[in-house]
Amino acid sequence: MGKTLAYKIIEGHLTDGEMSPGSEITIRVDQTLTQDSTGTMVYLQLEAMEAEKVKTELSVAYVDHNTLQNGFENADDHAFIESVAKRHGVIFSKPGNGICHQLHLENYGIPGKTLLGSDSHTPTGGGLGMIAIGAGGLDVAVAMAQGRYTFALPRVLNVELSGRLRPWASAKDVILRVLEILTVKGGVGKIIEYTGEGVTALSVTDRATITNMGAELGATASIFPSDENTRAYLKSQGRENDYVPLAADADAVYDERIAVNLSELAPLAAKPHSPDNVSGVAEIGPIKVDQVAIGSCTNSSYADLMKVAAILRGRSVHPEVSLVVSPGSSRILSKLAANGALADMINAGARVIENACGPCIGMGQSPKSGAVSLRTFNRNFKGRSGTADAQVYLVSPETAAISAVKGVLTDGMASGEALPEIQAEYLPPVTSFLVYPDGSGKSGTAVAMGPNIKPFPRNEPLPGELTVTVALKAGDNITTDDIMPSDSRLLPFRSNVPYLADYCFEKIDPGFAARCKAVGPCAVVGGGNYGQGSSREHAALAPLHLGVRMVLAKSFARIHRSNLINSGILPLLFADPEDYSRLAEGHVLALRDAPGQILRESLRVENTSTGEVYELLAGFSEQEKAMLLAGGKINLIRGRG
Ligand code: MIC
Ligand code: SF4
Repeated sequence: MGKTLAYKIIEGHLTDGEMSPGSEITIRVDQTLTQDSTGTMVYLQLEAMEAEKVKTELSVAYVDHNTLQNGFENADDHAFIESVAKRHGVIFSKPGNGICHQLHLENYGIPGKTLLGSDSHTPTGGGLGMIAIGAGGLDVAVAMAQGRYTFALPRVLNVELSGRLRPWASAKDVILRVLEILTVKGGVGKIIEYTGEGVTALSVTDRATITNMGAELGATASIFPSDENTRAYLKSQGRENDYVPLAADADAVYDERIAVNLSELAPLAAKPHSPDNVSGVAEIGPIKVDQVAIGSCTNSSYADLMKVAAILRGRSVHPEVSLVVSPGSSRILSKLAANGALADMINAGARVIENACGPCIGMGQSPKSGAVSLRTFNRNFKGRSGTADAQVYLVSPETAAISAVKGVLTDGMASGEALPEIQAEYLPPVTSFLVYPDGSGKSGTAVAMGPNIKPFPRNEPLPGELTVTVALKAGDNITTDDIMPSDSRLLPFRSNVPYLADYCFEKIDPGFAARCKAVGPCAVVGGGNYGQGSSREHAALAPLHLGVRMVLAKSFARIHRSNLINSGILPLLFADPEDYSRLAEGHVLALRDAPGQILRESLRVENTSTGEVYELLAGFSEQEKAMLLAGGKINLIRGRG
């Protein structure tokens, strides 16, 4: 029986467990990446584990999220990360170098390797034929300390691509089409593997746009084969030697299959406020646009920005539109500066800002009240732009650029304008932003701890009886942005959980934090796909600090579920989804013999306010049970509890 590419790579890295979907496996982790907004916690945890030099082949600490330095906090975090990186043999990428996923593709990604990153868009590396997985910070810290990662083996969904994209249709439209078909829940528990003759017409950066937004499907990873296009990309980055050809067997067996014909795609947009709320740009029509933002780890490659420059050349951005461009990396920006494309953008009236996440994570460039903002990013959750009533549409760079000129949402394909083809070119590396560890090891460096860096919260071992008050009842598709909002106001406090915790669920229920503090141990009730989106473990750590000990939901997003367990918070599934409607805020729930019950497949929770008893599914792996009993992963590792 033929094998999928995903399973070939995983099997080659397997250290424990069996290649049977859903079962717990452990793999060797070749590479890790962290970024600063999750990274401070990762390195605090690495320190707490008393780890020495990292056990991976390569680990990189990027700084790309919290680059606005309005006060000392972010700069202190950068210094902290740099010092710990040096101590543990981790490469440090200075702020200004670019966005972690773009930089990792350019500098370090290697086909066939495994990569674990403390950012949900780590699967971008699948564009290079890697098994690249996003995880909570603690899992990445453990991967650095031990060189391993344990997770449930996903099933593999095949997307078979045929045809060839027409001008004005782009990789973004491919993944928007897949999101339209599968929805934001459609990838949970799966790896998305792309095959078919359509693959050969997509460059590595096109593929990376697609694997990047696999995160929005809820998928564990997405992967493309490694072929001549991969070789061409690595060559363009001066790394042809890293090329390895890789593909699924011709008779590979997949668990599910969908097909997309690239030749039929026209420009698409994800409408407010979800990446799967997809329609044709032509169908949405020429709505007036106030802001256009081009960049993010999804669409900030050299080819993307060259297309944008070509569309803008000799024209002006519409007087009522603010166009902002954030290139993906120093290497890209340097090349655009050298070949004149940067001047084309500036002359057209683009605001070119730092190579960083920037507006994608609400770090500046919030649109005006009620604005329509077209963004080439990957998430359009309500309020993420920093403006609560903004209407954010996710589009391709081509659609963004032509719309910025016209002042209205524009389908370039329908406009009939010609669009130049962009050829792959050599991009000279920019190495000045990279700091390599000198090998002096742990004793060599002191850790730089700014005053805003506080210890992360620790849980207690699971008590004999767990009694909790329902502090919040939330709906479906709650994002980690809903649980722990992030913007330029709050991001500087990612190393200060006690401070952040006061803003937990702020957008949904501003009274949440105060209520938790008043009632003591508490619970959150959620609907389906609870915790989708970012990998930020702050969405578990802040609730932990506030006393949340249990989350009851209809289903959980993968990374958030792991983050809850790592923090010793019980994620429980309703056996009967109707029980969701029987629960209300203020109800007091009792889980008797908690340590005994979590060892079972299902457990019974009594609602002492109504007298009802609910069956909840536990389904924890052996390692998860041990973590929950100990009150979290760190307690387990340190042998407490
Ligand atoms: C995001 O896109 O939401 C982030 C910011 O990159 C997060 C990480 C974080 O919250 O720090 C992610 O996607 O994991
Ligand atoms: Fe940065 Fe946005 Fe990518 Fe997250 S999604 S890593 S905030 S660019």
